[in-house]
Amino acid sequence: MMRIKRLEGYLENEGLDAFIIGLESSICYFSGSTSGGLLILKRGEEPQLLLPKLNLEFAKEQSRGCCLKPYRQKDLLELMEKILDNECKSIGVDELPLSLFNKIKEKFKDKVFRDRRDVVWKMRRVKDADEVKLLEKAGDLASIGMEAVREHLKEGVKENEIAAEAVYAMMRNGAQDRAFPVIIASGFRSAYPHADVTDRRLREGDLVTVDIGAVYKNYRSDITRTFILGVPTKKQREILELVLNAKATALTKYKDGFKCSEIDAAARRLIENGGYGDYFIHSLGHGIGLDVHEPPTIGEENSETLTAGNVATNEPGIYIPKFGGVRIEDTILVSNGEPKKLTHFDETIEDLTV
Ligand SMILES: [Mn+2]
Repeated sequence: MMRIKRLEGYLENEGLDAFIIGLESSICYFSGSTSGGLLILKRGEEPQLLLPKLNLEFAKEQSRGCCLKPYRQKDLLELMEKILDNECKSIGVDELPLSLFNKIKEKFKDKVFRDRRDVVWKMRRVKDADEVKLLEKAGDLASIGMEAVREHLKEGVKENEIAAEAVYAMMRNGAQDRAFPVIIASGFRSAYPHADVTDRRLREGDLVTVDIGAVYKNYRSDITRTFILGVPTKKQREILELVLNAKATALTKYKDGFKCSEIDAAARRLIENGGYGDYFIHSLGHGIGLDVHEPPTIGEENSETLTAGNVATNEPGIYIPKFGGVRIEDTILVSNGEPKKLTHFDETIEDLTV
């Protein structure tokens, strides 16, 4: 398999004898299996997927290009001992539960374990053509979910009823699941960037922030719109306009060669100049793929540059405690030319007023 071959290339270049992958999504990336466990790659050998026995049959169906090694929890270290023989001295690791990592270090005192998450992310952050197709589909499904939301937004409807419509529409149209717990933040609750869903009923004059995503063949999308129920007030209009402008300005920079911190700064500057800098309390965006939050972060502290194949969100927001807030978000593919939106939904104040 291409991906395994490339990982092997990294092992050679970096002087590692083996690599242990413990992050479930990375195991899926390299093996196709979503059953977790550990994927161990030794130079020159077929990768071995150690997985809890209960998932063996499912992994037979899902996985490709690796040898399946079912284990019972109590036998895991023994099984690892057979694989990580004397030739394995320097071992790269991506992510393991701390308790397991401590046991491994205790058991294999003569080996050196190195945190090399960067090796895996260097690969995962550049999506290939197959991944892009799945991400496009996930984006289309989230967009369908948002259409369903708009149809059901009216005074008296509960937040959880809106959430149900979104998930129903996405799954009826082919989504495997929602990409993360739905956020419906209405009225004063729209000031919470990561609100949950309650049984609050929508009221005339509410800002209603809806943040949803779909999963399609394990790939995720992310979209947010803030709607206004009724005629927007001057202040509601002001913050929504600012966020829409910040998003449009930032979008032009989701291109090969642009620095993540500069893209964030472009959006932030606009919101600061509008007088709401203190209320934009998160990064502009995050990478997305098999996980909903992945590298690269589009934020102030990330000096990495974007490259073609990166997929990340563009989601400026303004959150004013007790008043309410707005966030507008799309999932964006960085290509060799213009940035491509993978989620699609209207974004003018008129369109967002229901
Ligand atoms: Mn997001």
